[in-house]
Amino acid sequence: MLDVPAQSAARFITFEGGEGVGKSTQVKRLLVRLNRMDIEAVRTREPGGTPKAEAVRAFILQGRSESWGPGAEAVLFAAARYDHVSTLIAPSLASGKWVISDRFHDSTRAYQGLTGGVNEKLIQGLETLALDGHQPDLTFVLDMDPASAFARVETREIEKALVQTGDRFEKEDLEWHRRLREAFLAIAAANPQRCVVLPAAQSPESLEQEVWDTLIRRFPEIEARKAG
Ligand code: T5A
Repeated sequence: MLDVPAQSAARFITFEGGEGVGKSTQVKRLLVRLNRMDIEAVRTREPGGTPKAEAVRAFILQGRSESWGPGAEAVLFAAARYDHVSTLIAPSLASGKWVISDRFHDSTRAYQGLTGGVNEKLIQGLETLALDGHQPDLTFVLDMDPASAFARVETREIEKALVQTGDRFEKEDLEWHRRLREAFLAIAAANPQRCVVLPAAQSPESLEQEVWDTLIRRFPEIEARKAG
């Protein structure tokens, strides 16, 4: 039997990308895979993840802060993130649980910063305050043409009869979402140690396998647990 510590380091993993690229689907699939390996993991999301942050989520996504502009919205996202990090993410990691988050700080950088025009100084300052050193260990940037991703979201909303309720950022036009896609790719290019771009226009099963293979390459101790 291999000498593998019962509690190897807990990892913080984030999924990023535009609307409807399949982040939530992959977060759920990764949780199942980790649990199968007896790795305890917490699934969370942004904006949200804690009661206070979920209240901020509802406020923003209902469009109530739209007239405040992207700078004030960046501050709101950061306020939610501060609570999320300090009351859920940091304590979970400290207790040995992995944390898998559907969006995190790169979304503020992409939506409010690079696409919304909020200056780098404010984005960086908010990031420093809200993260308090809790950078993700690995970020999956799911990438695909936004027109195809929208078609997925529309199918889902038609199925749920929600076609009239597209949230705050789903309402932006296609050109805006193309710039958003470029923004995520630029963030990934600037952070090659942390970010891995995966093509999202493939089946959920094959994308799940790519996520898992990447994870194993980054954190080989997972395979060592299996061998043990
Ligand atoms: N925001 C967020 C900011 O502006 N700044 C910030 O700092 C933060 C944190 C969040 C909004 O807030 C903005 C960004 C967003 O606009 P949200 O509801 O969390 O709102 O929005 P999304 O993250 O875009 O959530 P979606 O559910 O729309 O997209 P996902 O999670 O990427 O996609 P998913 O997994 O729900 O899949 C969408 C549909 O496609 C199908 C699914 O079954 C589903 O029907 N699907 C696939 N179909 C074919 N092939 C695949 N591989 C598929 N994977 C999933």
